[in-house]
Amino acid sequence: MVTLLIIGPAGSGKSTLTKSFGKWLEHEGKTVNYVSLDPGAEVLPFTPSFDVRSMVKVEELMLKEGLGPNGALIRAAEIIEERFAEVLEEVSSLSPDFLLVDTPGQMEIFLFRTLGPKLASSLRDRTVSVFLIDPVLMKKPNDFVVLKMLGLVVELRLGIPSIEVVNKCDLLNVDSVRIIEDLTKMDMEGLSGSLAEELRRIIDKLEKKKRTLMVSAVKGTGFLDLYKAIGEAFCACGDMT
Ligand SMILES: Nc1nc2c(ncn2[C@@H]2O[C@H](COP(=O)(O)OP(=O)(O)OP(=O)(O)O)[C@@H](O)[C@H]2O)c(=O)[nH]1
Ligand SMILES: [Mg+2]
Repeated sequence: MVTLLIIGPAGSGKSTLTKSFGKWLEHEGKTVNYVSLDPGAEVLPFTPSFDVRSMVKVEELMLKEGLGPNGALIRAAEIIEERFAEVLEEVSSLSPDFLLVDTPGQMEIFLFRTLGPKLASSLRDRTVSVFLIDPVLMKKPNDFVVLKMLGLVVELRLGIPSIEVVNKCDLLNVDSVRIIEDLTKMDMEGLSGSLAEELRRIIDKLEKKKRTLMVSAVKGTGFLDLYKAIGEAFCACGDMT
């Protein structure tokens, strides 16, 4: 079994990719199960085998405890952490070829508290994170550096292989494509330009062998490349069987 933790900033397309890449895998003859760890989700575009909202819902906490959206989200995260053993039991009971885990809209709930690191270290074997870069947030080269750094933070925090994916590539304009395809040729801009330049050097050094993948969760493009990258994350031959 391969487990994919789908991670990214709010609105980057995590839930849409979970659904559409899952459908693609099913079409390729793989068995797929879906998990949602987002206590704040309103509707999900896929049918989860385990949905953390069966334990706690942000909306209900707001009503019951008189909290605002952020307070309720933090409280929800605490409750999930307290009941982590149950979450792990639910997730571990599944054994499809591919387990696709959609993570909370606010990625800090998953990444910077204990849920993400604990889940990653408990599953570890054949678990990979798929970090989504949202080109809507990318207006200039510096922005791409920031998002790539965030991808490295995901890898550092979770301690599992991470695949970086630019989603929504159906929305890319020529300038964004140029930035993505060759960041090294871009001029870093403004006062923070020299910092961005230094960070770009680090990214470049760390990612020598990595390709930036481009997908569209809505159009269903780039999925074969994503599938191959998942295989490569586990072994040089790319074999996932
Ligand atoms: N054009 C385009 N829109 C996309 C793509 N993927 C997602 N979207 C849109 O982006 C919006 C957010 O998508 P979601 O899948 O809900 O994103 P998310 O990361 O799960 O959002 P949160 O869980 O709320 O953080 C929706 O309107 C999607 O239709 C894509 O590949 N192309
Ligand atoms: Mg979502």
